[in-house]
Amino acid sequence: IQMERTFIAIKPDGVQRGLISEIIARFECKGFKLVAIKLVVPSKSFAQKHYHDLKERPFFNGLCNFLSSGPVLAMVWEGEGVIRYGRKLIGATDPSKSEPGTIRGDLAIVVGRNIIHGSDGPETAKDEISLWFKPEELSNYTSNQEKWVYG
Ligand code: YYY
Ligand code: MG
Repeated sequence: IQMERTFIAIKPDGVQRGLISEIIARFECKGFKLVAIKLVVPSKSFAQKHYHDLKERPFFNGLCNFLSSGPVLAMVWEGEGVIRYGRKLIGATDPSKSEPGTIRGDLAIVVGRNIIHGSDGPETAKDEISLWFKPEELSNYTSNQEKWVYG
């Protein structure tokens, strides 16, 4: 099995709307393994670091204000293909274009309140996990499900 890890965050809108359990269930029921989780209110400068790739975009300031406006549920999920498939579970950036069945397609309406973040590739996954979590906050354990999920 080619295990990988991705950074997933429920943004302040998802937390405030009571969607934590619904979103976690989709990753958990798929068979992915939770290896880190915490509720944090990021500072504005931390949000700017997280979204540094977007600093030239017109929505950057509003986006960083929003991310730092309340609690964010930061998580690391592990599994075969979890970076790419996590993005599929999440759906397109603009919820008006996300497919039904995806998290954004089912649970959000506008791009500025699309409730969830997921790393977009192996490099960003690595960078985002180390930005949000200390190494000792990541749990290394064998899930009892593993042999049933992967065979
Ligand atoms: O990775 P993803 O969250 O799907 O989209 P990005 O292009 O990385 O943009 C990050 C974040 O910025 C997006 O989730 C909402 C916001 N945003 C926006 O408010 N308006 C846009 N036109 C594009 C993105
Ligand atoms: Mg992105």
